[in-house]
Amino acid sequence: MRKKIISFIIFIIILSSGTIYARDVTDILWPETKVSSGEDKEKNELDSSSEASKTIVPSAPLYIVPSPADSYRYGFSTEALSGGYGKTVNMERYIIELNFDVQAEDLTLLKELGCEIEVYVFNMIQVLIPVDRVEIVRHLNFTRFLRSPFSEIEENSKIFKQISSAGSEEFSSLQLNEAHKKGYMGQGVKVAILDTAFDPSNSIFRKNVYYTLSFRSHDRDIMEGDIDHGNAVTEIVTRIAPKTKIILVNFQTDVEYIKALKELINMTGSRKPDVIVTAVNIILPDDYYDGSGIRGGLARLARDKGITMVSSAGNNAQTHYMGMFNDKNDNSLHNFTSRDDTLEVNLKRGDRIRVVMSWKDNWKNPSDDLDLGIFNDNLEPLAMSTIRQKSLKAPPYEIVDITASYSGAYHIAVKKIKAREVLPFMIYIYSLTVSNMEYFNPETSLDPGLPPASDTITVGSVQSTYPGKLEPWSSQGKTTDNRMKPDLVALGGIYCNSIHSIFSGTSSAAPQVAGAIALLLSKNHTLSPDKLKDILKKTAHDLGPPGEDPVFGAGLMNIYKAMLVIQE
Ligand SMILES: [Ca+2]
Ligand SMILES: [Ca+2]
Ligand SMILES: [Ca+2]
Ligand SMILES: [Ca+2]
Repeated sequence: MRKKIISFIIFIIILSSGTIYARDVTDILWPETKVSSGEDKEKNELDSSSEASKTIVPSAPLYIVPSPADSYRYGFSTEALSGGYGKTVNMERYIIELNFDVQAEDLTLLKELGCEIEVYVFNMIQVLIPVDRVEIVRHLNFTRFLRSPFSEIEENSKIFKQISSAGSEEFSSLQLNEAHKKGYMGQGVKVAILDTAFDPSNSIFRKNVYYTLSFRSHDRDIMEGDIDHGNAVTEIVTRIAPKTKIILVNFQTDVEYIKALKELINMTGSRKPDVIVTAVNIILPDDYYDGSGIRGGLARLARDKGITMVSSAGNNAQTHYMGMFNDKNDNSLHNFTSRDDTLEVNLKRGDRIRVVMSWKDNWKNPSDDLDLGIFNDNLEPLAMSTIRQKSLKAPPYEIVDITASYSGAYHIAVKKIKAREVLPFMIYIYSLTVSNMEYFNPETSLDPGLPPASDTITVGSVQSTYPGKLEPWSSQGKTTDNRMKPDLVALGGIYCNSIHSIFSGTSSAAPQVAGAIALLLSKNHTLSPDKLKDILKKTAHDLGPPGEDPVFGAGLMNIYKAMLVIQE
């Protein structure tokens, strides 16, 4: 009996030591010729013009070990697609990025080639291309590059139904009831919610639904997607602001998201929203997370039109690495420490992760080039992203998706093709389960796009039952250009009746702020987005170091105090 217990204990120790132990690794071998001599460099330049490296996203040709489960191509199979479109030809969905905004003749030419235009906005066209025409489209003179669409990844939602540290049905720490007792319920205010899916007939908020709009090119279905996420966000808005009208808008891909945001902001008359809340952040990096990209520009437009943007900060404080490229042992791979060239992460078999690396560079005309690789615990390559940024004028990022084929350690490595002496770069890991990166930095871990934008209210999360404590995953500021973010924090876990579960993450916090703004606007509808942000920040309960800080922003939102300073 005793022996059994002892061996059981030993077994446990062995098991757990395997997950704690992180190896120092400097002998990793990149599966290409090392770029050290001039000759090798030339070869690499040559590689850069090959077909494989022209795809901006690591679709099959860029994978060392392609596996169907890891295919980056979006969504449905080509067979299903051709069936759906009633054609015998196979079509694949791509995004064409152009040098300039889309012109009518570009669309005409694509149609003549047998392509189906799904949606276009600014300099991006989402298009179905017959598989045998992909290379033709890639080489059209208006095509800057071709890539696969990006979609929201489950990271933003599902995980946080389970791992929240605490749930709460109460908004007492926000002083919501006190605000409601004054009679302000969000009446006369319209809040648009941009998410992946909703059930507009859900009994909890159906009376609030003003109109719905689907930007999903494939099926225009408002209910197709992560419906729990959208429902929970909507429920929270309407619990804070029970009489507000809500506009439900969904999308599937990054281009549809941009299109939806742009159209919402440009709505006129009675359809125009007062507030737009996005608790889904498309992970496509832009302008090195400084808030100046397309989404930052749309936030500015919204502000100018009197629409207040609210965005979740992200859930990446523990899944984000930030560093300056350095190579102490001269093997072209970044040294995470002087003795370690790999960033280890433990995965369980079946886990899906997406690793996104980007560096600080000219987004339209990059001068540096890093590559990204994932290796198994024997340091054999599993997946690589090796875009030649300079020759392709491709944006400075690399993205790899993998599905873990075994439980255990995986190694991420960063290779220098060309890098300045001091080159800041960041790695984000988006996944359902990862919270054990060997090296990580909570600071500057905001999601890309809206969260770092000046003209949005960026919301982080504190623990619902200990509102003085930050949720450990809540993304922190500052922005990469050293501006203070997030703006505020709200509660990180709310029990939602619409999903019969705790809904957690900064996705839960952002709609609390959107609802609060609806209450404030129902007291005084003339308040500008800047004024609303200012009031919420000035009346927030300061947390952490005195004054505004990059962890809690101005502090925990207090709806009642904000209400009191507003004149009717
Ligand atoms: Ca190295
Ligand atoms: Ca390591
Ligand atoms: Ca590269
Ligand atoms: Ca503070």
